[in-house]
Amino acid sequence: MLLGREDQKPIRIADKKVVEWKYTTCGYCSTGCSIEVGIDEEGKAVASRGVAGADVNRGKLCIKGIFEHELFEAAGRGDQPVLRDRFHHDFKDTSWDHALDTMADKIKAIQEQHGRDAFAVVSTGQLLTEEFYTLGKLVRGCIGTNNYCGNTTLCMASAVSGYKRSFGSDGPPGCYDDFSHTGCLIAWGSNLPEQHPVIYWRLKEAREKRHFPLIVVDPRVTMLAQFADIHLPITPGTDVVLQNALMHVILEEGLEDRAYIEQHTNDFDQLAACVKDYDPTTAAKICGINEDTIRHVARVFAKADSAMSIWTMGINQSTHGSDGVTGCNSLALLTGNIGKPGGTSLSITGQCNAMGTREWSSCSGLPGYRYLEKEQDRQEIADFWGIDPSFFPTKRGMAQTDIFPAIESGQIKGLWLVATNPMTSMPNTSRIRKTLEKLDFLVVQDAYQDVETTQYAHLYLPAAVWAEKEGCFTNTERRVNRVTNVLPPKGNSKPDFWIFNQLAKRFPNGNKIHFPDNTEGAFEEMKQLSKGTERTLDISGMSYAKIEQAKGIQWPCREGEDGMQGDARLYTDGFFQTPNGKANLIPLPFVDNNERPCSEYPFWLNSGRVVEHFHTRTRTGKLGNLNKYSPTPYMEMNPDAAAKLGIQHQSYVRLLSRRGDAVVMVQLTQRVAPNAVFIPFHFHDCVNRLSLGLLDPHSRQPAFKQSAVRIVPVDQTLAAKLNKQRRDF
Ligand SMILES: Nc1nc2c(c(=O)[nH]1)N[C@H]1C(S)=C(S)[C@@H](COP(=O)(O)OP(=O)(O)OC[C@H]3O[C@@H](n4cnc5c(=O)[nH]c(N)nc54)[C@H](O)[C@@H]3O)O[C@H]1N2
Ligand SMILES: Nc1nc2c(c(=O)[nH]1)N[C@H]1C(S)=C(S)[C@@H](COP(=O)(O)OP(=O)(O)OC[C@H]3O[C@@H](n4cnc5c(=O)[nH]c(N)nc54)[C@H](O)[C@@H]3O)O[C@H]1N2
Ligand code: SF4
Ligand SMILES: [Mo]
Repeated sequence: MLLGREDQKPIRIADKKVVEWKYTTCGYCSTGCSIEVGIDEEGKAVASRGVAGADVNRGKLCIKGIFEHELFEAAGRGDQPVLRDRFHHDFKDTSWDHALDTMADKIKAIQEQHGRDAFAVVSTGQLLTEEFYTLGKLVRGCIGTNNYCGNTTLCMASAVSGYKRSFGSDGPPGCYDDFSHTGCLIAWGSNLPEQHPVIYWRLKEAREKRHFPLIVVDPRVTMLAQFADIHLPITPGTDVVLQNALMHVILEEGLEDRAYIEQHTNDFDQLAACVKDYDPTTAAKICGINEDTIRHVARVFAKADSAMSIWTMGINQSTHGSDGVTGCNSLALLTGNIGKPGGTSLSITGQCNAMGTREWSSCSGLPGYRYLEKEQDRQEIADFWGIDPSFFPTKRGMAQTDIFPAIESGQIKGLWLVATNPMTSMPNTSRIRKTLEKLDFLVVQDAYQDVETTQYAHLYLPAAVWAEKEGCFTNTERRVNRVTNVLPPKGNSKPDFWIFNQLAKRFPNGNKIHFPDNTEGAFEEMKQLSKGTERTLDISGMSYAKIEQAKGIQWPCREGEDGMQGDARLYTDGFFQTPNGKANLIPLPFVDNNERPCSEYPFWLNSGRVVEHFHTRTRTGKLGNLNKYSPTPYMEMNPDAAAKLGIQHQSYVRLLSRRGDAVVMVQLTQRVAPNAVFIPFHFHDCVNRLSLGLLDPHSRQPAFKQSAVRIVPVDQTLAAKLNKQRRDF
């Protein structure tokens, strides 16, 4: 009998019987891959494939994109609005009219009794841009509460704040094509192969064609760190110390770009005075990277013809998040590396449309990067919408992370959550639970009814999801791409756009302001608001048809300009959005203000993501090949540390922090240092029962990546039982 290869049946990929492929853009991460969804004869979505002609992904998809068509039918979708008197009573099905009437009445009653700002709205980075713009119109123009924010406070707030402080405006200045030109790349707290696999593929391909040094700053040996030339396992929360030390060496050795600094930056002297204190010998003691390595990295970066930084949550989710972003920007400015091919400071965005909300949702201001604080901006928007400018507040209200404590203290009585699941994603979830229980009225608007937060809602509104809807997303490199409705909304669920429009009709200003009845109409309004302004955010040269044809267009893309593409890079002329057109160099004195390990809680607690899951698993937890590969909450622990405590591989332990406890399975790995553990945050009742989430003073973003825990033994049989209940294979 023949054994081996010849005896095996060849793998056959079953014919999915696709009759039509429909174009859309991936709804998970901010890479922005173009996808085609395959529809069969019965009108069911049966396959997904990458689009070869799309510049972003060139035919590729990661594991989440490949199975994205399965999410339409995933368990737990809501298909009927449901309502109850109190959250511990049973939900009852209701009509959309009754649901929205009740909601409008409750909002008005709360506002009449406790003031306009007593009703808060928290949205997301996962709606379509037109939906964000419309929600902004509804909240700022009709409901009129100033306590309006998004889950982007947990995610991109530090990047936004840092960009504004350095360059005078938000907006990532670089693009993926910079990988093909750069001479050196530093990745700060970013794990591309798992979190942005297709951006990683672009980087890898560029390095295969032309090797350039990749330097990874991360306390953990991530997959990206494994591919790096130099890995800097930094002491958690001390990136600004390393940044200061790099700038110290650059200035000490005269490696800076004097001409660029003089022409295009403010406050060089203040920055130089500050970094003087951060000589590599002193800095090494704080950030844990030895002084020779600091000097070497500074030289490699500054001497490269062009050099770039990228970063994600390792920088943003810190008490120095905003400072860390300005640190990346200052490194670029000092070496003349902004607005040139391969020379940039590029924040890697998180959610599929976190950029769209920053640009158009009015969460932190008014549409198109306008400010509530500027009279001219308020007037422009009020005129365009046809309302009185005095309806707008004159400064920004609370951030998401301040809204929850304000509920606790009784200032806020009602809350509307749109596409975010704070019961799993916020720090210190037992406190969040108590907070939600205090609300007089909570509305959860989500594509899935079974999200943990719905347990505390009075009203649940079932939203259509992703490619059941029509509109645009903006990705990390400012590329606007189309999402098209490849399938109709499930059951009686409705596009978020429709829900916002219907609710608007129930407020007096909703009849003054024009709410177009399709997203293309909203897009046309956004185009007009972006036209001819001084701002970089100009989309007036785009249209749905052009975007689809080009498979994504970057902004700025101005009306009347030729070609199908917008500008690849911002600030190519060295002109910034500050009063004098020069970028700000910002001194970063380091204050050690984190919760740190101590004798009682001796381990650093770090958290993040795995490639198979997206956030709180409302989608990926139910999709076969994603949950099969990563079904169990686990904790990475160093084998030497485990040996000292007598902890076995794959045994259960109980973690304790000053907030609470969690039981997890141990995975022994050298990926983490002996004094640190890492837990993916995707699972409910896990790492966020422990996390502290101290806030960055500028961005109000929580420091999810740093807190302290103790590890204690737990009854193995009981823990195994508990864990089995938690996973759903
Ligand atoms: N598969 C998958 N992909 C995703 C997502 C997902 O849930 N799943 N979510 C998307 C979203 S919204 C986001 S925001 C991005 C997040 O993308 P990433 O930020 O790349 O992912 P994380 O795992 O959260 O964190 C990155 C790294 O920060 C490191 N880190 C911790 N502390 C520090 C520190 O003090 N300094 C430095 N330099 N690094 C530190 C961690 O060890 C971790 O390896 O991913 C996006 N893509
Ligand atoms: N410990 C720890 N905690 C973290 C992080 C960490 O690294 N560590 N990362 C933080 C970061 S960066 C982020 S971005 C947050 C994410 O935190 P969340 O925003 O709470 O996470 P999601 O699970 O993505 O929640 C989005 C919700 O929107 C729903 N949804 C999807 N599409 C639609 C739609 O089209 N319409 C409507 N109405 N609903 C829709 C989904 O079903 C889901 O329930 O978590 C944060 N929490
Ligand atoms: S890399 Fe991001 S955008 Fe591309 S397929 Fe994967 S999850 Fe989707
Ligand atoms: Mo995020």
